Amino acid sequence: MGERDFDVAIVGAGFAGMYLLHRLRGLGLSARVIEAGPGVGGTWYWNRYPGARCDVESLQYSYQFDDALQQEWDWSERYATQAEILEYAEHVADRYDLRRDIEFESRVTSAHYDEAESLWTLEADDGGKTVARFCVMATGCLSVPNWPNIEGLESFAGPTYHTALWPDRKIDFTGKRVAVIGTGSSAIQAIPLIAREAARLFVFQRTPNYTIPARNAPLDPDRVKDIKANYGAMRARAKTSLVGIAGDYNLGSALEAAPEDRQAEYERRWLQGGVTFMGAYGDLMLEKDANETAANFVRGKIREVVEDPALAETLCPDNIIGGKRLCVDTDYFATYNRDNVTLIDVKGRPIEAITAGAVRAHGRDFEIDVLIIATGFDAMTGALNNIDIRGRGDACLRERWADGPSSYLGLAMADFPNLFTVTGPGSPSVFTNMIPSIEQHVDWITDCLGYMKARNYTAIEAEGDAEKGWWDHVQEVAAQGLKATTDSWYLGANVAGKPRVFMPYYGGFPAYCQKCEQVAADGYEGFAFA
Ligand code: N01
Repeated sequence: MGERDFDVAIVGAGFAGMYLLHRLRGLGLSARVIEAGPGVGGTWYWNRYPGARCDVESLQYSYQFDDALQQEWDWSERYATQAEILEYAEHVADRYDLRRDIEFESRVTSAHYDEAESLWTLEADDGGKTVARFCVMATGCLSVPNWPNIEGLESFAGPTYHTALWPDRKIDFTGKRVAVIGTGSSAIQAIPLIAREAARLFVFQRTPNYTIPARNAPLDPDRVKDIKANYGAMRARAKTSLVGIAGDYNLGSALEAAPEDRQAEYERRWLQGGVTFMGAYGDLMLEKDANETAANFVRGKIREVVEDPALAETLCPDNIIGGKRLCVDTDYFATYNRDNVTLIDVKGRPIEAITAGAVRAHGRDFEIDVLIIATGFDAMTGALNNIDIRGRGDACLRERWADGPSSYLGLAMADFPNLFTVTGPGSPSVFTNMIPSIEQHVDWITDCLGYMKARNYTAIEAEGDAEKGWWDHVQEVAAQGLKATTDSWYLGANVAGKPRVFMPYYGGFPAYCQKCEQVAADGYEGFAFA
């Protein structure tokens, strides 16, 4: 080693990798993106299951770094489909001529740092090797599919599809008997559409979920015109919200509201649709009793929609609302009124096995033609741990994180110089609107590289104390709310054997941005340069 190919190696060509490449070019740095898939878009490339949409409104789930881009792009619906988001990603790749610096179908397997040279060497499964001064992991928070550990899964003779690895073609369920395992966001979007096509649909539910109607609709051209005329103002408003989304938030207390006012407020938000339902009161994620008022409201709606009372009870969650990620749906609960749909409650009575032609549960074989696995992701750390990342003194990130991750600002780790993560553990990422969060991280990283370039620094490294201080803060903030009291992928509870550590930063987008800005303004406090 010695010769450097690029200033920066970027792993992943999702929204983070693409924007980073664009920004680095602006800084006059050479960069190479290495992407496992055949196209851009990251999670939106792979998650092609029926009904896949973003649950953040399309006019906000988009880049804002170039006003011309946000003015020229037209979203068609309130919530964009996967296909439309992918089309947008492809448009961005073309518009900024990004593809010429992206190596597709090359999965990075290792990234090793040479301290003497201050260089990273990345190796990929196709034999590709990239040497760069800096390495940025733009590998996504929800990019590694989680497969359930069910006996006989491989023995199923018919087609098996994971929602997060859906084929790039229409799957026709007409006349088919289909099983869906899991009832998270992905399943909740897919189930109503599959039910309309399939002859029989069996849904295997371990934990019922709260979901709010999307009330999706084509965008009103006048509203779009209004927003586009003041796009900057809406983006600025979004930056002041905890979740980075401009919306209707009430900071008052659910417990102090009169019961009839509270009911009216929940009703209003139910009709409005979407995840901002949880913006009804400021204490919903802080006080269990406050949370129960919202949870109870949604359970009431489930009982209204689902005709069979026993079935409605099975669909009613009994945990807190918003502990797991809140889902957004179109006709999810009503789908269970269909004659061709059967819910199988596997809570406490797990699926026994999968055979060549059936899912076995409750001592019975549910015969099927198609198996759909909707069991989510090895979130936040999965993609990083899949790469053999070695820092200074051969420090191994996977071993370092054996008991759970830790980082400084979700951006860097001690002993891993010149390595950055975009929306890594310890960043607010998954609690916020991802694209603006990505832009904030990328801007911070790019500014930092610009700062180093101007001073001829060749290496930057998070200090151990700064990392520890930030990680303690991440845990303290998580412990103050209700989020950490629920088993969820936020704390690794969905993956067998994964350490239970709360991974995202729950202190809100504005506090996080302020901290990042302060760190930079103080000459990158908590980082050491060489
Ligand atoms: O995955 P999940 P997902 N037997 O982990 C069940 C984002 N997203 O792909 O809760 C039976 O939420 C598991 O049960 P339990 C969003 O951030 C966004 O749906 O562990 N069931 C659960 O029901 C979301 O949160 C959008 O008891 C088993 C399900 O599988 C994240 O991605 C759309 C099982 C997994 O749910 C992940 O969503 C889609 C087993 N052995 C996704 N193992 C939008 O923007 C697991 N389960 C709208």
